[in-house]
This record gives sequence, C-alpha cells and structure tokens, in this order.
Amino acid sequence: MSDIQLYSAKSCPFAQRTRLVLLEKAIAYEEIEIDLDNKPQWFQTVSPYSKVPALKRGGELVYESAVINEYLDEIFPEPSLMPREPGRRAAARIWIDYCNSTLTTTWYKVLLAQDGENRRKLGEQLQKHFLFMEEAGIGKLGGKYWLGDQVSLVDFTFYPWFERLPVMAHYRKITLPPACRRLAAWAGRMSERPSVKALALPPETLIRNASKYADGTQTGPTADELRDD
Ligand SMILES: N[C@@H](CCC(=O)N[C@@H](CS)C(=O)NCC(=O)O)C(=O)O
Repeated sequence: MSDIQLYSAKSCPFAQRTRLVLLEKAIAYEEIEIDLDNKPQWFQTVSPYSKVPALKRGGELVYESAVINEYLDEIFPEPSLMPREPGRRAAARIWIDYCNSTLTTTWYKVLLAQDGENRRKLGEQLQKHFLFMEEAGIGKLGGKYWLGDQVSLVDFTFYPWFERLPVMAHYRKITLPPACRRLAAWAGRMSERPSVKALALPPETLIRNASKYADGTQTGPTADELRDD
C-alpha cells in the first residue's frame, strides 16, 4: 500500500495536473475521489481550502496543484520535470504562475459570464492570452515542449485547459486563434503522451461537466471568487 493519498476529482483540471505528474513519474498512490457537489465534512481537515487536489504523504499535507507538483518533483527527482538552471527554473515558475493567475481565471470568468457584452470582452481577453502564450511563451525557447525538448511541469500545468478547448468552443464559440500554430502543435503532441491519454476525458464529458458554470447555475467558492457580472 502506498504512503501517498491524493484527494482528487476526475472532472477537475487542477487535479489532472497532479495526476499527470504522478503518472509521468510512475509514483504509486491511492486516489480518493471527492464528490465536489457533496463534499464530506472531513475533507476540510485534509484540504484547508476545501478544494482538490490535496495530497497526503506520511504526516505531510500538501495542497494547491502547482505546489504539490513541485513537491513531487523534489521528492521523486527522476524523471526531472523542472530545469536545473536557475534562470530556466524561474522561467518555469513564471509560466506556471501565468497559467494560475491569468489563463485559468479568465477562462472561468468567460464560462461564468452570463451577460453578452461582458462575455464578449472576456472572450477577447482570453484570445489575447492565447496570443501572448504563443509569442512570449511557447515560441521563445524552440522545442517540442514549453521549455524546450524536455517535458516539464509547465506543460502539465497548462495542458488540462487545452484538453477543454471543446468546452470553450461549445459554450462560448471561442477557439484558439489561427495564429497560435505552435500552441496547437504542442497540444497535439501532449495529447499523444501515454499519461495524457490515460487520463483524457471525451469532449462530451468535459462539455457536460462544464454546464453548471456555463449555464449560470454553479454556486460556491469558485463562482463567487470569479464572477464579475
Ligand atoms: N488553486 C487550486 C484550484 C483547485 C480548484 O479550484 N479545484 C476545484 C475543482 S476543479 C475545487 O476543488 N472546487 C471545490 C470548491 O471550490 O468548492 C489548485 O491549483 O489546486
């Protein structure tokens, strides 16, 4: 039996980031599925923000997907998913932060927006973020993956939202701008990785899972934190 427990939800893109890293590193773990619509009371004791993913290893409790992923990379250094050189490590953290602070927040705002004008403005912002990622991000270092030829935590941090592009297309008619050729090629390459294939959910399932955001019926912290119309 493994000494690692992951509190997770199959529908959650943040938990998917961590499940991808666990698979890539072939780390044995026990997965505890949390019903996000009906969270058990004890969940708060393992996840202070009451969110998945949260990870327990022996007596240590770690939460926030980006933090968990760096923790796993330090505890299980092979294969390494962070560059060794400090400048490149900083670049990796900058993009991970960008994904958390900019891409995903705009993403959910677009999905949650019920007012047409607000939705249009937010949709434009989302497309600008994609163009920025194309120009300032994936294109800069030249290679198969975000930071070059080695796959890294940056790739696993962004990918779940690229798997969910059909959700954006379905509910908000927003697609990756045609100029984002490198991003599109990268997403295609990522989708072929065995870890990604093992966890991939079909577009119909992703679309169904997102309906509570898109049709305005989602309540709870995620919606309250992000809704601005
Ligand atoms: N910043 C967190 C976000 C995690 C998150 O928002 N998880 C969602 C599911 S996708 C959740 O647990 N929501 C439950 C809730 O907000 O009540 C991370 O990166 O781990």
